[in-house]
Amino acid sequence: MNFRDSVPVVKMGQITSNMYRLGWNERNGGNISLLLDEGDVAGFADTGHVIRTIPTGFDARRLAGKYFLVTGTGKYFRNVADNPEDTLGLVRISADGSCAELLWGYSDGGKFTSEFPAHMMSHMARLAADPENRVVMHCHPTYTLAMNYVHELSDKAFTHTLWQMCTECIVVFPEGVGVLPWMLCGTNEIGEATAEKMRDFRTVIWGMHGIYCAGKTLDETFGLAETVEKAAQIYMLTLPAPRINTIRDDELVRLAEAFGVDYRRDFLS
Ligand code: 2HA
Ligand code: ZN
Repeated sequence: MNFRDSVPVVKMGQITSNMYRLGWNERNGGNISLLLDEGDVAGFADTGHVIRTIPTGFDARRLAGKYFLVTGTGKYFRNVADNPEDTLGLVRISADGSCAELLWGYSDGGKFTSEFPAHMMSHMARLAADPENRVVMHCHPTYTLAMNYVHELSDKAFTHTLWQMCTECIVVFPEGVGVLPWMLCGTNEIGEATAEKMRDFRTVIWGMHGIYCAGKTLDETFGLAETVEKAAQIYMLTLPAPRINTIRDDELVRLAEAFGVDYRRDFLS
């Protein structure tokens, strides 16, 4: 069997198609990295040797020996399902963390996403918080982005508004969302800032750019982005009208207690 028919590659095709159709990943927007076990990779006809090495551009030593399936730079989410070898790459981080060993994919000579530092640094931060974390996902969801232009960009204020927009929010992301100001993307600096937020949050908003989400599975991580986006959509749809009802803080507390989630108490007003 070839790696293109493996479960992780097929799932990446499904999730990227879904995200494209939701309008979250126009053109080459967005990127995903998925941590794999040796067992997910071994035994395929076409993953046995290093095709070439690609410099990481930062110290990824803490991820040495780990395998990642990563979307490629300049590639379009809408093409992943039809052409996974071209749009995805399977890499293993070298022992000294200075390069990624390509084992499959990037078949046109390409390389991983320009946001590779943000992905790998986020994996390091999330693995420290939750050893089962496997996914980092970046997208440009429409309403979340729209909300960035009309709402205060702070962890507390942004989280509180999202929690008020849908009853499920405080249950799905009780830790809240972290918010970064607009920053230049594709740099180690934005990677470090994202990873710093990822110590506390699975969701990080890149001001006027998009969302980073992390989780155990592609489905769960997608579900997190989807819930944030739904709340932002309700916010934007109701923005022009006077707000005469809301979910009050005492009701948010009742929700969190009923569902037994450990929420950011300091994010209530
Ligand atoms: O890969 O979304 O942030 C394209 C982007 C950069
Ligand atoms: Zn982006």
